[in-house]
Amino acid sequence: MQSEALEFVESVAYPTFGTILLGGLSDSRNRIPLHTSAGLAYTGLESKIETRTMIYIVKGEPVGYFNRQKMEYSEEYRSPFAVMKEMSLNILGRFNLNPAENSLCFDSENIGILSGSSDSGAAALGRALIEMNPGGKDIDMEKFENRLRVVSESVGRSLYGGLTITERTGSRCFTRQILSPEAFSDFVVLGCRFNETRKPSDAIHTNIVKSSEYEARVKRTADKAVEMEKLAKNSKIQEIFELSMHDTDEYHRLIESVGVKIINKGMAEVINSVNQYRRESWASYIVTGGTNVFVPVHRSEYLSLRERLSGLCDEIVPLKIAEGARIIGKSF
Ligand code: ADP
Ligand code: 3S4
Repeated sequence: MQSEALEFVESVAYPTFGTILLGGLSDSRNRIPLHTSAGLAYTGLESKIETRTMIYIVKGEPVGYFNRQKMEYSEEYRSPFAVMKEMSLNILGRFNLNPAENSLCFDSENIGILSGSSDSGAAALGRALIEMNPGGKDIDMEKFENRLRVVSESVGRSLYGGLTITERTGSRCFTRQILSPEAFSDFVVLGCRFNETRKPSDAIHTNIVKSSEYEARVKRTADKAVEMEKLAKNSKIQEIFELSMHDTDEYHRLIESVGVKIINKGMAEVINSVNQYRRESWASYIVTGGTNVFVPVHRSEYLSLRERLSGLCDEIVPLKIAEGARIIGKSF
């Protein structure tokens, strides 16, 4: 593809997991979160985990590839083409290319991701489009992030990287980084993966709002974000993960009460084992919408905890906290 490309940009972005979990969206098209949430971008400590995306221009019709498979061109609301189409006139104009003869194309690959691929997919797409855009980074980032939410509601976590808060205040929704990845260098997150098909996150988003506790949950997430930011200012990383663990407990209790069960028997066994470990040392756990248990632990103890948890899940992948989306190549 690249050989036929008249111009191209290549980007990389990292997947994410929530630390104050998100449940509930404005609507299924715009996917604006109904409350404040927080999250971390992650990558492999020993292995490659990322999304790589190339946006390129060819003479002819638009084409797209996802994990090396050709995609149907679609302007449906969650398709990358829906966002690309809106920017293509400006981008083609920048390179003096006739929009009747040339098209913007998409090629993206996810490597080793446990969950949170929609965030890195949307962020890698967004970062590449920003680079191609004639105004570059002068783009209104709050507006653009909200546009990218059609691909993933929590895209901001991956766009900015490290620990981020996605604030929902009044009609506004935007993400900001509160801690860089370096702040987490003394910690490893063990990604305990189960080979089971995950439920779509929409099963959570559409049901959680039915809970009689939902309004209280919305208020609590705002309070937790204030608390998390205080902890971040004082570099209290262990306490941040404690807060996240309690949030996981609250979130899954709530979604189970409206019939959405994510934590299966195997995942519960991993959590039990972490709770036992907590009697002698420190570790915690986070479960989002996927079939993984994320287990933060001090770096000095990750090998021994990995040993202890081995056999309880299908694979344990050591993870570290990652930076935001970035450009890794371009033709201009
Ligand atoms: P996850 O926890 O991995 O985000 P979801 O079910 O929430 O799982 O989202 C998966 C969806 O995200 C995919 O079906 C696809 O539509 C979208 N997605 C994943 N990776 C990419 C990518 N690289 N580029 C664009 N969209 C992607
Ligand atoms: C359900 O947009 P996941 C949830 O905050 C939605 O991480 C995120 O996670 C919860 O589906 C969260 O990406 O695993």
